[in-house]
Amino acid sequence: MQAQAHASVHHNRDGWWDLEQPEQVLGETRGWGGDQLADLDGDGRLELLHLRIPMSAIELIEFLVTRSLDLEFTIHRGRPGGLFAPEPWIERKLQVPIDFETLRPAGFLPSFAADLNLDGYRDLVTSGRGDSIDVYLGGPDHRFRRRLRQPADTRGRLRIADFDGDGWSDLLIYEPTRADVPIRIARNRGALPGPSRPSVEAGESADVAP
Ligand SMILES: [Ca+2]
Ligand SMILES: [Ca+2]
Ligand SMILES: [Ca+2]
Repeated sequence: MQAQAHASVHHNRDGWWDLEQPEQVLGETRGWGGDQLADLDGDGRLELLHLRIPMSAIELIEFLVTRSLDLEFTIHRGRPGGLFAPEPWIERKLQVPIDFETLRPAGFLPSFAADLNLDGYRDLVTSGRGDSIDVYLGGPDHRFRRRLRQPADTRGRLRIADFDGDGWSDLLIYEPTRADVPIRIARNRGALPGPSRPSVEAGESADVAP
């Protein structure tokens, strides 16, 4: 398996894109990849989040033994003019456990969708083996290094929003393929380390019926 992954940036030129001539090419690596654009540092400019799953014979053996996929991500900060810093701002690797019965991730997919401690930087939320909420704080101080873990049933899919209107983003976990699994809401009590202090409370009984 020799899959290659990279990100190409093509700017809109008066309504068209020159697909032969990218403005920038980033993250050329072996493996399967995907990219997202998100303002992870709250400066109004989009960052490029490059995700990659390395694929090789050794990786495949490791996957069968550990039942986890390696997921590597790099973040390139946005620059004026709509391009990105060629050197990554942050590089990290995660393990994504896979349920061999369903061949799906054991818990919800990793998400960079919210700033959970309201410090202005998006944070990463992962789901362990479907048995925990793991938060990696973002930003220049934390840089997704430290994991804060709380046990919880995290099998299913994730939505993040402020469900109780207190200003802190909460987690909602649901299982779309099984009607007998209740929706779970983990209310953020604002206890994570950060400017206003914090922790994510998980395992609350479902407030919303499936
Ligand atoms: Ca930004
Ligand atoms: Ca944050
Ligand atoms: Ca809330």
